[in-house]
Amino acid sequence: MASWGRRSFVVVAYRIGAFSKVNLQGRTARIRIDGGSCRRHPFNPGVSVPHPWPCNSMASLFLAGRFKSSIAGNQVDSRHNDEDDDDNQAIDFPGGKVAYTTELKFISGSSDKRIPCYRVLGDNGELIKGVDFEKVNEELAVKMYRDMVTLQVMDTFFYEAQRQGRISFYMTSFGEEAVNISSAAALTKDDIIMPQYREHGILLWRGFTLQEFANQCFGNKDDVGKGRQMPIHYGSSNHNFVTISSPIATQLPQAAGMAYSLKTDRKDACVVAFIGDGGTSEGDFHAGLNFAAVMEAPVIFVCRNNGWAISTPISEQFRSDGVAVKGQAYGIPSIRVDGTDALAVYSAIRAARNMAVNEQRPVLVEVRSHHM
Ligand SMILES: Cc1ncc(C[n+]2csc(CCOP(=O)(O)OP(=O)(O)O)c2C)c(N)n1
Ligand SMILES: [Mg+2]
Repeated sequence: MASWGRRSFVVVAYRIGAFSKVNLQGRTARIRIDGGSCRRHPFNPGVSVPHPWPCNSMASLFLAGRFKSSIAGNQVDSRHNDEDDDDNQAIDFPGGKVAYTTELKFISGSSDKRIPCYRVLGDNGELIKGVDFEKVNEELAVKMYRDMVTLQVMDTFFYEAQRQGRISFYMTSFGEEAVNISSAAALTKDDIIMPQYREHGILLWRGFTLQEFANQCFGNKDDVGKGRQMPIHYGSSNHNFVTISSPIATQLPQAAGMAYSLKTDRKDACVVAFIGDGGTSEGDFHAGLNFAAVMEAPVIFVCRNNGWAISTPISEQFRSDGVAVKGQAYGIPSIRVDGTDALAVYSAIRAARNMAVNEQRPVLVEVRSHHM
């Protein structure tokens, strides 16, 4: 955990020029003579770096230039289409060529058609005919169902305990069980979770025991955090689940930095950062998305849009077509999904993970959910 934080910090520090005076040449040379078994330097295939720690940490610390992927970057440049131009004229503009037009027209603040919501199951819970989805086998389906039920039962117990004054705080996942469990099922355990506070179902899926949840909520001697955190602020490096942080949205820029470090280390994994609709009203949401987009970081942003930030409805938070369009504005592939449809969430997160890891780019999944 500490090393993730360190590397994310290092990436950010490099971006703001904190290491501009470091002699990269000299450092790279020192890495080479440090001894131990070697592997290729991620930015300079001609240079070997030793195992175990220097290669991972140093890779991020002494990068000599931005790590390129760059499917996403190439797509930006290929958007220009000569046929659409007025008189085939175009202007070189930051980000690629832009056509001229003689029409005095503002682009609309909203599109005519709202972004549709992907679903697999119909209103009666049956598979929709011809639907495009990722099948789950019986064993996986049963585990998904069992964990969703367990999550509900656990939430009921702890919520009651909080109402009775036995613990000081609690957050439930009622109505958002599928967002938790289907996301967990679609990911690998190497994928790093950066939660908001209603994603404890992912920890459950990964094997965090009910006793461990209780230890944290009661802050007893067996709690790994030794009671230093508020209840529900779980974290487990064993389960690649970064400790929940109370100020919402702070996890998003951190997720972009952490994902970038996975990229520089050529890990077969991504970061999955969760946020509520309320969290999107924070500046960190925008910083995180933009940072991830320009750095082409393998991070999936999952936004649980349940329509409310405590008592503030989304109509008082934004006037856009939800959250998915904001991903598009930052150049991030985005989708809207029915969060009460376990198979739809599973398929969307699987597809998002493939894109994030194979194409090394961020993806945004807006999950339409109902918190009860
Ligand atoms: C930076 C910051 N501002 C305000 C709060 C107080 N706060 C806690 S939860 C919450 C609402 C968040 O709503 P949303 O992100 O939609 O999550 P939901 O509870 O709906 O799952 C707020 C404003 C906070 N924790 N951090
Ligand atoms: Mg909300």
